[in-house]
Amino acid sequence: MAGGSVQTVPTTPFEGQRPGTSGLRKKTRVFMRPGYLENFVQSVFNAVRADSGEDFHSATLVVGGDGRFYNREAIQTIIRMAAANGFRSLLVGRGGILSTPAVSAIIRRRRAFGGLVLSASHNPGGIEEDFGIKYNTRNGGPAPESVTERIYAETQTISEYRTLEHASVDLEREGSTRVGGCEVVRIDPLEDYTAVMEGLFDFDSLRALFRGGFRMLFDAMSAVTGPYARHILEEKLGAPAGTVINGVPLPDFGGHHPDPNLVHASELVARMSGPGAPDFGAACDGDGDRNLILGRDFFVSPGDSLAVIAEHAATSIPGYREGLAGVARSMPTSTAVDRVAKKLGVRCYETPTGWKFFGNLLDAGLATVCGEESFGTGSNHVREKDGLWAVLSWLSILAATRKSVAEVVRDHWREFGRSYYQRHDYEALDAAAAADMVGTLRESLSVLAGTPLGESRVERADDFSYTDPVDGSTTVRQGIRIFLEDGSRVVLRLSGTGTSGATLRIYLEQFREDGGRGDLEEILAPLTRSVRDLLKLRKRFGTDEPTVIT
Ligand code: VG1
Ligand code: CO
Repeated sequence: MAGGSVQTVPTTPFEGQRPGTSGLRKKTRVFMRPGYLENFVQSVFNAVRADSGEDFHSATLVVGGDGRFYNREAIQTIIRMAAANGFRSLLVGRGGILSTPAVSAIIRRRRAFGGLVLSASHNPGGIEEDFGIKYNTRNGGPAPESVTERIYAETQTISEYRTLEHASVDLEREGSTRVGGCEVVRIDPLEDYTAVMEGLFDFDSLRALFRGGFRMLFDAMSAVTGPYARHILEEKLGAPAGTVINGVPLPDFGGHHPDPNLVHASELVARMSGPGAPDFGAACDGDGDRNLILGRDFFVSPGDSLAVIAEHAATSIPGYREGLAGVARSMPTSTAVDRVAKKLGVRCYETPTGWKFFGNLLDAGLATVCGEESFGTGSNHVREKDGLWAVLSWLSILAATRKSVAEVVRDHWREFGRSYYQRHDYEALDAAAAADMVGTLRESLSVLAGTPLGESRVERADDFSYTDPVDGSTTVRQGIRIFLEDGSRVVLRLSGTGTSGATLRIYLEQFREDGGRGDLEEILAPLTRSVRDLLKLRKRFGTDEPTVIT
């Protein structure tokens, strides 16, 4: 099918198209405004055109999303625009489906120039909910800040975008179509990703685990990991049919938040409790990069999960047999993995929140395993966090140690001590009031030292800033840290992924060498109360009860 000729459409900038922690996220209706998506996509192309060498003429772009409302329409728009902008070829997931880690795998394996991922991750989907888009670079990872700032600058001065007239491409069938001068190939969304997993994990021993009667439940939360999990867990590893629940991606995720935590994965949590529950439970988020790990009546805190994976990787997973070069965690993530790094004799890097900050460390071979407290873990196999990778890592650890999930974690606590840890989220706060609160606290940081907090006193407080050890770039104001004399830590920051008002996140951590037997709520209660008072949450927002605790 021949394409129409390239059109240059005049446009004017939209305000607020600055990518946040992970891409641009807005209400779906905002994305549906005429020109809104087009402006952002053209701005991405304008920002990276020079990096492609020759006007995209030899460049391949990977495109796919988590299947949420507006996914298919957005892909058709991107196909026409990418063709009009001169891309040689596009690789589009069949049905418009590609998980975030799969996009990363495809970019790397097929040496693509970059990729566009259509997702607002764990945010709900639907015409009244959220949509999002992010750009990944040649290494398969989220665009670093230098690139996202360039994109943002382009959005502020954009005056035209390029597209062409062309009938919609049939996304449901694999195969190749010409759109203008561009070859649009619809690919199997599972193939590259599955191959990467087969290269890392011992599928034979995992098959043997299931053959031996091991039972698990995987909740795809009606989002993108359904097809991946069915293929890998049920078809490849022989887990019984029904292991994967909510396995069909739906445009509105069945009306739920595809957010794998104790609040939103309540169906899974319920089915994982009681003596007849399966051995292992897991869930992934909308775009497949987050993971929740459960044992029978047992929740694994993401910071502990990262530490346990780092502890066991070399002995339980063939892909890491050579050991870890180093580990990395985002600053608010618990310090559990730091203690594992110390034992392994490798460095632990502390980065700002957001996977884009791990890219350089992974590319430079400084870190092998990375993670965030927000249910994100991953390694150097791709440049995104990877939900199913974490699930397969845990399966491998369970297969190798022959222990239950709870035993693995309790043994970890006995050896390394335990970071009692919680994150409290206050969602949809008045944005100005939240900014004012953080501003006020920031100004008082220097006088906080010595003041009582919880059952201890403030030792020091600062605003985290990070200098990338690879490219030397510095990122400031990445979260307020309050360190206490008894070794506890409180971190505060405002979310960069929300779409309405502001979300305050308070991260609380207290380390104890008590074998992990303490009661989490009890241990964190005094600190929690005094932080709420310090911030005057009730006075400022009318309540000091968080929306979500994870
Ligand atoms: C949140 C998490 C952060 C994560 C980001 C993207 O950001 O805290 O750790 O990298 O979401 O994850 P924020 O700025 O809202 O705290 V995902 O799975 O939503 O792409
Ligand atoms: Co996600």
